[in-house]
Amino acid sequence: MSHDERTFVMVKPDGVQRGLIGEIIGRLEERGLKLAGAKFMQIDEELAHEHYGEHEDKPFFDGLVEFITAGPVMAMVWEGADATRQVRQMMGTTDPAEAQPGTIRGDLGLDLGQNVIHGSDHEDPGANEREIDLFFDEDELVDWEKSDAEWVY
Ligand code: RTP
Ligand code: MG
Repeated sequence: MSHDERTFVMVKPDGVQRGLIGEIIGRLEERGLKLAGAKFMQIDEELAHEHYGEHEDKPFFDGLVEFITAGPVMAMVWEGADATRQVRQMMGTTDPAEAQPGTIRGDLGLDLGQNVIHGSDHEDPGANEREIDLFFDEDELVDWEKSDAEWVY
């Protein structure tokens, strides 16, 4: 089994507006991933450009920036074995119309623009660390272990 890693996940503005934060966090918890950080925040133009910089030359870039800055997002860091790939699998493909039932986008997404969740690209080495650094300071992340100690149960 591969070692634990951290990945960046975000409930996009459409997911926040539609009240899907809890549903999405619930799915990640149930899968056994561990939350390492969370921040309910508004993305500004500059951060949007940095975060989606890889798409700067694409025709949909301006619309993407407008959408991701249109309302608050729930930015998070999740941890687990192979977490980046795991989350991408749970998300489903970019276009919800193509995404498998059972995936977050397949079950909850509306269309290519309104696809409720972002996760770091597992095929882009270092994307997870880069995005975590972009959204979080080191002291906003929590190192903790799951416990079945007496104070829990
Ligand atoms: P994300 O980065 O948001 O997690 O999505 P992704 O990896 O599945 O897809 P990506 O290729 O990185 O595209 C980023 C977002 O841009 C929008 N998009 N529109 N009109 C289009 O052809 C088009 N292609 C992509 C999507 O909202 C996608 O999530
Ligand atoms: Mg992407």
